[in-house]
Amino acid sequence: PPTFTHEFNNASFKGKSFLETGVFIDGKFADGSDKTTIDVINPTTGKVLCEVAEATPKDVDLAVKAAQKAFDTVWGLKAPADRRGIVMNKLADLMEAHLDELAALEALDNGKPFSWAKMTDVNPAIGTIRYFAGWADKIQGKQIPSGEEKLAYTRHEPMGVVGQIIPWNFPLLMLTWKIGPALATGNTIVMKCSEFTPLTALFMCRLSVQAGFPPGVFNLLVGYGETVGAAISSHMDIQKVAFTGSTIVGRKITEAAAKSNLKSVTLELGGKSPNIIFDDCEMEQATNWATFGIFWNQGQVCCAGTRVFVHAKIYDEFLQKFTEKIKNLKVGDPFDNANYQGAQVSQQQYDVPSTVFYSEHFSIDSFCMLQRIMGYIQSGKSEGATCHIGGERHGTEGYFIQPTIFTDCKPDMKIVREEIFGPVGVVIKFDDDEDVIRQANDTTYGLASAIFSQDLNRAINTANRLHAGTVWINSINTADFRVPFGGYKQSGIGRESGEYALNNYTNIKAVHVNLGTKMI
Ligand code: TXE
Repeated sequence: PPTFTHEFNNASFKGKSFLETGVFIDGKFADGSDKTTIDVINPTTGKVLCEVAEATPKDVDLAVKAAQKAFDTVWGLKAPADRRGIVMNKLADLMEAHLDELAALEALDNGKPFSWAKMTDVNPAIGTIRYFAGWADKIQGKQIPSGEEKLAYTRHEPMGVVGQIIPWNFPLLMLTWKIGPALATGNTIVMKCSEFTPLTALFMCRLSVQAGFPPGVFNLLVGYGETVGAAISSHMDIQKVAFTGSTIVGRKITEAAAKSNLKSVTLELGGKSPNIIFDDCEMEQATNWATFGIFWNQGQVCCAGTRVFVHAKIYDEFLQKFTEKIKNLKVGDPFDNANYQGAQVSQQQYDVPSTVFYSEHFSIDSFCMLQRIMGYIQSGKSEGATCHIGGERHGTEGYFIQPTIFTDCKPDMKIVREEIFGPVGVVIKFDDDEDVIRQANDTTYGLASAIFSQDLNRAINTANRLHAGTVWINSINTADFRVPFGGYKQSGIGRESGEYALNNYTNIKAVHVNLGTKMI
């Protein structure tokens, strides 16, 4: 992987700097309207990597104007649908040509291992763009039989300018999950990426120009949630907002949408997913997948299987094998391919508690602290769970945390109930299938779940009864851009990925043509 200076040369950029760091509006980079900047921190060292332009609500207005103009003149219903697919495919080709650079930026900016970034971030991101490029000229309505005197049909029309707000855990992949269906259906975009991880998104802006996207179709702002995110959610000329992030912010966005122009909202929020290991599982595979289920991406995965329920008959054997596996996980430098786990994304996630409105049931009135990863580990210890393995910082520099497992947990402990979003899981013994289904569903979330069993009847019957948008049988965390993904309960609204995601980005117009009915 390349050593990072944000100006290193790359032949394909013909001597220009490798990464431009301005706000990207109407196909051009510029300073933010207040000319302020945001420091981008390398989570491996805690030191500043570079600075990028900070966007403001004024920039949101400029970006919306550019996006509206593009929608009215060169995109949406003004461009042949296959043209959209062609430029999207070109973008995917360029991403493929720059796969290593994208993965290196992701590793530097987010702290995830470079080899994982290639495999589970950049590759599926390219696949996502190609998948949705294929949909661009297949967005079609229906002709609905309504008697011989009427022709009734529907058109699936783009909504216009859409706002998209994405997080830092899969910066590039989340960008593609958002722009793929929005562009394929003909919308134009004002996106805010996370202030913690803007680098791959900025790189994508340049690629979008090279791919031939008309100016204004895709606009990117790096800014804070309270300013730029709030301005997008409450903007009167944005027709839809799509968000991935915390449940608390999901509420704020929904409220802002309701109080402004009632824009449509889709949300992909948190989770506390159960992973049920039945006594007839294939033990080695269950252990390997359970490890991936918790520790992949440093545990910063919304569908992570962090509540591992293990049948009493195999509990001891599973725990012993699981522990061995975890002991062998290497933590450290994202550019050392031996490492399974890199750094947590930020000091904030590592240990800075924030004061927010929060309670387990997300009542707006209950005011308390949102804990961060080291705080949750501390709470597990002080609430009386057994810290079976890990539980400490790894090393002395950067935001590394040992892979951590708690046992002897009680159902009301914070570490059992709340999303930790770090390399921390709980292992809970069960001996009754009915009871484990009850426990698995005993959460305010409903994003995902997993089941390990060789008995398909048992697995499918359990799958039918889990309250979750995704159930994996004999695997976990294998989201797929062709398959819908989203939450039940407080894990979200709507579905991303697959054909279902297209529904989020179209208005359905019903046209009734009178073929002969006379009015008297
Ligand atoms: O999330 P935020 P944070 C969960 C996870 C994590 C917790 C907090 O449990 O520990 O959330 O992380 C933007 N209006 N997830 O504080 O703030 C923000 O700038 C509009 C789960 O980092 O929700 C960023 O772009 N936007 C998750 C995005 O929201 C606002 C991924 C997400 O950040 C805003 C991330 C506002 N008022 C965290 N305030 C998942 N589902 O994958 C912030 N933002």
